[in-house]
Amino acid sequence: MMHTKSSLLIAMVAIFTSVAAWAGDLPMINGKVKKVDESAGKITIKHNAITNLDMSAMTMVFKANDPAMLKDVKPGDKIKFSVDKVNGQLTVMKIEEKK
Ligand SMILES: [Cu+2]
Repeated sequence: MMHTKSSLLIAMVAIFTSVAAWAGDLPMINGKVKKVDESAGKITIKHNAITNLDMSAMTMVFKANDPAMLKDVKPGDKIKFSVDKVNGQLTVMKIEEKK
């Protein structure tokens, strides 16, 4: 039925839009890359306070949401990144190189 299909499509678009908006709301945190383990999909970052997770500044290991994002960074790089808890694991959602 045409009507059912378009309702489903509208619902799906609404869900994707809200997920995208929510991901975009994560604050970008300043940090410095200490270590990159591309095969394990992990990155060690010396980070400033992470306000959305109530975490103060420290050096720690994060999981990368997409291991491909680790190709562009190396130890010593200054970055801005966002973190969220995904399935109980602290996960880097986005990395931007700081110029
Ligand atoms: Cu931390």
